[in-house]
Amino acid sequence: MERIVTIERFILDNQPEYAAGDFTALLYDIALAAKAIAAKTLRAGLVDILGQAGSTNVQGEAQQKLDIYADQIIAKLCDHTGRLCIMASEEHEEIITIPSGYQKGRYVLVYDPLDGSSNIDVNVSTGTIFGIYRCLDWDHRGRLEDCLQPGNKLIGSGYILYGTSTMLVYTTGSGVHGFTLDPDLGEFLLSHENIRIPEPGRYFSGNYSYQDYWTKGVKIYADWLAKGGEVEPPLSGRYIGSLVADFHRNLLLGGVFMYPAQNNYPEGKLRLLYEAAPLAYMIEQAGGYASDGRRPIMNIVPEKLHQRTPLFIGNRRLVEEAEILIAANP
Ligand code: AHM
Ligand code: MG
Repeated sequence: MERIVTIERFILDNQPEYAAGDFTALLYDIALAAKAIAAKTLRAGLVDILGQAGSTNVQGEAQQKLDIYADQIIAKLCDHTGRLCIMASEEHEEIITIPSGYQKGRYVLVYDPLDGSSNIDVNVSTGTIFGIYRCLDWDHRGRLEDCLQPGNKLIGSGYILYGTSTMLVYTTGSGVHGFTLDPDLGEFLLSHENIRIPEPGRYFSGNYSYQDYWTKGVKIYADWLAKGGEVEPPLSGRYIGSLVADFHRNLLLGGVFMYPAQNNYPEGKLRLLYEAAPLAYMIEQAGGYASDGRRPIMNIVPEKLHQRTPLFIGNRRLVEEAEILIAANP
C-alpha cells in the first residue's frame, strides 16, 4: 500500500520556519471550511426538492444562497481564532474586521468564497480562492492597508475545487501541493505533491465570444494560440467559465488562461486581490507565470479592495508571448 498522508500531517511536516503554529492552524481552518462548503455544494442539486433559497426550511430557518453560505462559514471559522488581524472577501464591500471581543492575530486572509457560483445551477465545478499575508503593523487591529498588499508579499495561497472530487491545492512558497477529499474519511489526503506545470502547454482558455471586444494585440495573441504558430504541438481550446476549474486543468496539463481588458470590462473582469494574485503566486511556484498583459501580476500593488485586472496565466513562454504581442500591437 502507498503511503497515506493527511493534509494535517503534510502541513505540519512542511510548515515554514516562521509558521509557529498559528499559520499552520489557519490552513487547517481553511481546510475545515472547504469541507463544510463541499458538503453543501454536493447537495445543491437537491435544493429544488428540499426547498429553495429565499424559502423557509422545515426547521423554520431561512435558506441561503451558496455563495453567501461559503462566505459566512469562512468568516465565522476564522474571526475568533486569534490568528487573523483582518479579512477581505468578494462578498463584502468593505474589509471584515475581527470583532472587538476576540484577540487579533498576525495574518491577513483574502478570499473569494465561491467563484463561478453561476455554474452551480448546471452542475459545473466551482471554487474557493484564498491568499494569506502578514499583518503590516502590530499596533493596529487590522486596516485596509493590510489587505492592499501586492502578490509578492503573499506567504500562502490556494484554492479549493468543488468538482468530481473536492481538491485543496495550496502553496506556502515551497512548491504547490494538492489534496483530494476522501468523502468517507472526511479527510484531505495528499494526491498531487509538488505540482509543476508541464511543458509544452496543451490548452488555451478564454471566452472567444468576446473577440469583437478585444484589442488588436489580444486578437493577434488569441489567433497565435489557436493556430499554433511556433507552439508545438498546437494548443486546443478549453473554457469552463469557472476560474478555479480552468486554472486547475491548465496547471495539471499545461496551457494558458486569459481574461483580458476588453470593451465590456475595460479593466478586465477578474479581481486582483482574491482571484489573480493568489493564483499568480501558485503558478510561479509551479514554474509558470502570470501577467496583466504588461507586467507581472505579482508586482501590482492594489489600490482598492475589489480592483479588477486583466489576467494571462499559465506556462511562462505562453504568457510572455501575450506581453510581446500586446506591446507590439497597441
Ligand atoms: P464571479 O466572481 O462573479 O463568479 O465571476 C468570475 C468568473 C470566473 O470564475 C470565470 O473565469 C469568469 O467569471 C467567466 O466570465 P465570462 O462568463 O465572462 O467568460
Ligand atoms: Mg469571483
